[in-house]
Amino acid sequence: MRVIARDAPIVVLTGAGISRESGLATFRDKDGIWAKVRLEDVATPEAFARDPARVHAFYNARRRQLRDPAVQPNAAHLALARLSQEWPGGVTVVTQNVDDLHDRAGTANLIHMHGELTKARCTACGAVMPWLEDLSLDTRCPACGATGTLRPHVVWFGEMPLAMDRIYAALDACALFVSIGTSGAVYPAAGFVAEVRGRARTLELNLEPSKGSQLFDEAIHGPATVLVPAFVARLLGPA
Ligand code: BV8
Repeated sequence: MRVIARDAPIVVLTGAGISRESGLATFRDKDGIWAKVRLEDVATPEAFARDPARVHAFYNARRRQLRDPAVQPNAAHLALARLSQEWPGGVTVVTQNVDDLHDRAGTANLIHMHGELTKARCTACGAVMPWLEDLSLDTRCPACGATGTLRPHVVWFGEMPLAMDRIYAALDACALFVSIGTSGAVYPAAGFVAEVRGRARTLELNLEPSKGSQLFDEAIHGPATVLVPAFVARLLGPA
């Protein structure tokens, strides 16, 4: 890929594939999360209204996994964090992931468009707070005192993703859009490449071609821990 001007802004979109080599399952791979449970049963507001205990159990298990010492940011997260800190033109990292691996890697300008597993939101008072423990219908909101009103601060299907204005402003201004570790199956994230193509250079780094692969100027396939450090070294020089 032609190197871009050092004052050119970059937007990077990441998905579950960037966390795969840290030991977190993706969604649509054959051993993925949606191969074990239906998204309609655990990742929609209707599912939460119908069976909140089941939805809490689904997210409690994933939140607990983040506390496993074996789950650490990998070389892709760390290289991307370095790029976000050092690239003169500025980097906005938009992640669909609700894990905290980009945060723990020290990524600057990070936007969790689908929310964060390590936060809870009160449906009574709207407070959003860091939350690492299990949630249940017995959990009391520390802000308003209500019981059973806390939900995971994640964006379910049918809900509006977060910070969309900030994301579209970054997309409008970018000269390079890089998509890493996402199948291009979920909108509006899957539509970002169409939003910028023709105006910005577009690059896909993924284990295999995504659904939108043909929309990218360039697509390189392989594991994120190999492709992302190589991509960052091409822009910044060796670490
Ligand atoms: C909304 C959070 C609108 C919770 C998630 C058109 C326009 C707008 C909306 C829609 C539309 N068409 C359909 C919709 C509705 C829906 C949608 O897109 N449905 C799909 C299934 C068709 N979209 C929505 O509902 C969104 N909301 O549009 O609201 C609105 C408008 C007005 C008013 C109100 C609302 C909300 C979507 C967010 C849902 N929440 N997650 C949680 O995590 O539990 S989505 C979920 O999928 C995750 O966030 C995940 O990140 C996301 C995308 O999946 P990927 O990250 O791409 O993961 P996947 O497994 O699919 O792929 C992994 C990739 O990695 C693979 O390609 C694999 O090859 C690669 N890989 C594997 N290993 C590696 C690797 N790559 C590199 N290295 C490796 N080692």
